Amino acid sequence: MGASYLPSPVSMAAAFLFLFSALSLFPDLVLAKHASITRHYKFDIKLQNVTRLCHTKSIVSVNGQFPGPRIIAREGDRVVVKVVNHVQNNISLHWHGVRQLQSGWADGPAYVTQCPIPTGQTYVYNFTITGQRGTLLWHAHISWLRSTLYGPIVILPKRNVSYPFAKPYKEVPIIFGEWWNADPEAVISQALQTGAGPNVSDAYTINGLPGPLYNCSSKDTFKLKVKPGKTYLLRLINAALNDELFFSIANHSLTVVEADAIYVKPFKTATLIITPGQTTNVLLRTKSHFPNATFLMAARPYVTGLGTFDNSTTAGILEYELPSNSSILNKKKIPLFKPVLPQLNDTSFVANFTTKLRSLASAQFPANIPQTIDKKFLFTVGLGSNPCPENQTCQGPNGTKFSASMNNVSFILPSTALLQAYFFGQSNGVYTIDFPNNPPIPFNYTGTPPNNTIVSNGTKVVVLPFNTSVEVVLQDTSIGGVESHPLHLHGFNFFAVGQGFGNYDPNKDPANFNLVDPIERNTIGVPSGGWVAIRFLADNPGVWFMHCHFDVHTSWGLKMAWIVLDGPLPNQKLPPPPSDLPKC
Ligand SMILES: *[C@@H]1O[C@H](CO)[C@@H](O)[C@H](O)[C@H]1NC(C)=O
Ligand SMILES: *[C@@H]1O[C@H](CO)[C@@H](O)[C@H](O)[C@H]1NC(C)=O
Ligand SMILES: *[C@@H]1O[C@H](CO)[C@@H](O)[C@H](O)[C@H]1NC(C)=O
Ligand SMILES: *[C@@H]1O[C@H](CO)[C@@H](O)[C@H](O)[C@H]1NC(C)=O
Ligand SMILES: *[C@@H]1O[C@H](CO)[C@@H](O)[C@H](O)[C@H]1NC(C)=O
Ligand SMILES: *[C@@H]1O[C@H](CO)[C@@H](O)[C@H](O)[C@H]1NC(C)=O
Ligand SMILES: *[C@@H]1O[C@H](CO)[C@@H](O)[C@H](O)[C@H]1NC(C)=O
Ligand SMILES: *[C@@H]1O[C@H](CO)[C@@H](O)[C@H](O)[C@H]1NC(C)=O
Ligand SMILES: *[C@@H]1O[C@H](CO)[C@@H](O)[C@H](O)[C@H]1NC(C)=O
Ligand SMILES: *[C@@H]1O[C@H](CO)[C@@H](O)[C@H](O)[C@H]1NC(C)=O
Ligand SMILES: *[C@@H]1O[C@H](CO)[C@@H](O)[C@H](O)[C@H]1NC(C)=O
Ligand SMILES: *[C@@H]1O[C@H](CO)[C@@H](O)[C@H](O)[C@H]1NC(C)=O
Ligand SMILES: [Cu+2]
Repeated sequence: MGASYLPSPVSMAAAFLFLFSALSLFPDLVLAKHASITRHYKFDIKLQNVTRLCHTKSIVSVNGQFPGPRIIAREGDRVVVKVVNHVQNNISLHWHGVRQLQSGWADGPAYVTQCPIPTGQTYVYNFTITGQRGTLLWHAHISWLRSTLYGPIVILPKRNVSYPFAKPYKEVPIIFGEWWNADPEAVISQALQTGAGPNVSDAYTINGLPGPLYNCSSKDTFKLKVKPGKTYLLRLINAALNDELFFSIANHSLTVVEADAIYVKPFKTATLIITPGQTTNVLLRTKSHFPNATFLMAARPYVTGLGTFDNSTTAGILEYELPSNSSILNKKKIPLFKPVLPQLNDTSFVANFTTKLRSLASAQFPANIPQTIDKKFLFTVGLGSNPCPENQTCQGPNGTKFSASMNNVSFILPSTALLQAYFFGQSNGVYTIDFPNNPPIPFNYTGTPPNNTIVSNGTKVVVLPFNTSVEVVLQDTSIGGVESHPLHLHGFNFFAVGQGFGNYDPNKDPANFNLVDPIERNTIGVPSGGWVAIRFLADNPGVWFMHCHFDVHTSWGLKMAWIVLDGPLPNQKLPPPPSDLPKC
């Protein structure tokens, strides 16, 4: 991938009608600041042969690219992506973190907001980007297909609006992924059969490349070529399937300026933690003079669970341009420095880093934290088990099958989409509205686990009236070992107002909540053996998925959905589905 980019030329389209009607009211304002445009993309889903680690395989790709193409837009723009499915798999794509205000039909999770796009068919995702700027990602949202179907979403500020930091010299997306030599669809399908944990990946990748620390991989290394004395904006994205990652660049510090397309109070760090589904923009200030060295940038996992995991390290190279009068003839002689990453299990680093993340909460970019709460929930998140079917042997814990749940409900995807069933009043036999507000049987969530770890199951949702202000405490459990789970909420950003280790205490913990500048985001790592309290305003009508962003845990049922009802005003209602919405 190149180290710089400009917004690709796209056609000016839909904004015309809006401009025409609004012009008479605010002519200058509209032309100067709100000249939003429509950006058209065509995504052809097709097979592509790709070689990594000396292993060639056919992957499902967008337009033959791996990772997939970047989407670039300005805040306020409309994005229209025409997706054509040329492969045998059912496909759906998700625009991770995009608020999808009143465009829930374009959100993407299969069997939640849409039936998947079948072979040979087309679906047009059509949405605007409102009130967000920074970096997000898009990825497939069906089974494990996002292992190869993913790419960056770059949201530039509106024209004439600058960053709340000095304009960087160049901007570079850095997207982490996970590579299997085997077919990831076969990996998860086999695991769900046997009940065992799935085979772990063979490598992590940076912009699709595993880098020099793997066998047969040094030619597949991402290189970031830089000039001395400049500031680069790195748009970090974790698109790995099952692993939170530490990231660091040798001998350089990074200034964190944005997370999940929300500006944060800048802070310096040598190392970051980033969970799957999270994005983080950082400024990299290069050394003022040619340093006569190259530097590894490396990522490896933060691991908390008990299972097996891919503990390998992916790396790219930060390479300074040689000065023009350089006497260095043999580049290979220049020393290579390596970063020191935290221990794989360094939970205290993660807790320390997390407390530094604060919303910018400025006059221009305020943090609208719900101060009073209409509905409070406590959801346990964790593993569990399913009994082994008769006459089968299972390879999960104690001869059972692995499962996972929220409030002891392992969520089962329906065979039609929840949003359609809701919109057309056909919930019967599709879902029930009895998802528990609290754990059905309280226990010491982070103490000795209960003897019976068998979970219940169902397609249960919570219904929220429009504009409900919601607080959810996500509580990790010790069933199958305490573990950090990256929980992702569709359709909203939330504020992480508090977190801690052990069991949440509703009497003591709220006193320490940060209601001034908590981090606002769409994905958060629930602390291993702890809890996090999040708040959001349910101002977006539709059906919104909430799930662990470890695909293995989502596959095991660590997911649920919210239904947010229409409000009374016309602009508070979910519009009818587009005519090309796929059918089940
Ligand atoms: C991938 O490689 C196989 C075996 O060489 C070949 O048959 C197939 O046409 C290739 N597919 C694509 C999409 O290039
Ligand atoms: C996208 O949605 C807007 C608003 O509903 C509509 O005006 C426009 O025609 C749609 N564009 C496409 C290509 O479907
Ligand atoms: C750069 O480092 C190499 C290896 O240490 C050394 O041989 C070379 O003289 C150095 N060049 C400069 C310009 O410092
Ligand atoms: C990774 O796991 C392998 C196999 O379990 C082990 O041999 C190796 O020491 C581990 N590496 C690290 C860095 O923990
Ligand atoms: C983390 O791993 C190291 C090395 O394996 C081990 O010594 C240490 O006890 C572990 N720490 C925690 C908190 O589990
Ligand atoms: C937290 O991070 C800061 C700066 O990165 C460091 O100085 C401090 O020692 C860390 N604290 C803990 C408890 O790790
Ligand atoms: C399990 O095996 C027994 C003995 O072979 C057989 O009678 C029974 O029908 C089997 N049960 C199922 C559910 O296949
Ligand atoms: C829960 O278990 C932990 C670890 O065993 C223990 O320290 C704690 O006191 C227990 N809490 C309660 C409320 O029993
Ligand atoms: C679990 O089982 C053991 C042994 O049967 C028993 O002593 C213990 O009380 C049980 N624990 C719980 C929480 O039910
Ligand atoms: C759901 O729970 C029932 C009752 O325990 C069980 O028979 C069934 O296999 C479960 N279904 C799934 C998909 O786990
Ligand atoms: C498996 O059994 C052991 C011993 O009975 C128990 O400690 C452990 O919690 C069980 N694991 C699960 C996931 O049920
Ligand atoms: C594709 O989706 C349709 C509609 O949900 C479903 O009936 C079919 O079984 C799916 N096909 C595959 C290969 O998963
Ligand atoms: Cu999880």
